[in-house]
Amino acid sequence: MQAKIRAATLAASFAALAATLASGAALAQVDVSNAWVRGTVPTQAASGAFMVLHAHENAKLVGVSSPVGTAELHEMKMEGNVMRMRQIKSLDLPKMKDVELKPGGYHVMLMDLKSQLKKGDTVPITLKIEQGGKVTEQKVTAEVRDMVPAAAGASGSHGEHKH
Ligand SMILES: [Cu+2]
Repeated sequence: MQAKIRAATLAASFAALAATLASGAALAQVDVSNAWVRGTVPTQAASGAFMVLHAHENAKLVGVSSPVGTAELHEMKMEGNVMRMRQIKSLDLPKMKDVELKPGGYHVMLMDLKSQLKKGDTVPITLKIEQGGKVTEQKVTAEVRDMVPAAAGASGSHGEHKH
């Protein structure tokens, strides 16, 4: 029994040590999950990319890029009765919190699309993450999900908004 407890304690301290070593690495400490892009119709020049970001240490998303077109970080929110979208310079990623990029909220705006984004395609997105005064790039692969007709609701009509 005693030996079992000691082994468990040892395993726990090893895990803590491994975590300490990992946080000292130069890699961006942001977990990305559920990355997806809204599919487009052939004539549509813009779409949005969404994902959940989780930083292990306080960080900031300071830039986005993608080979499929021009990428910008956007925020969408209600101002009175009007849904407005604007470009933002950075997005805070507080330590150990999920920050969700989703339709109707923060999103990666994809513009000047070079080709149609079809369901099942993948879109590479590079995130620039600032952490501890250093900026690192993190690659994400987003899956294209169901196509939305250009005439669909607010989050689907990205192509019409002016900057
Ligand atoms: Cu937008």
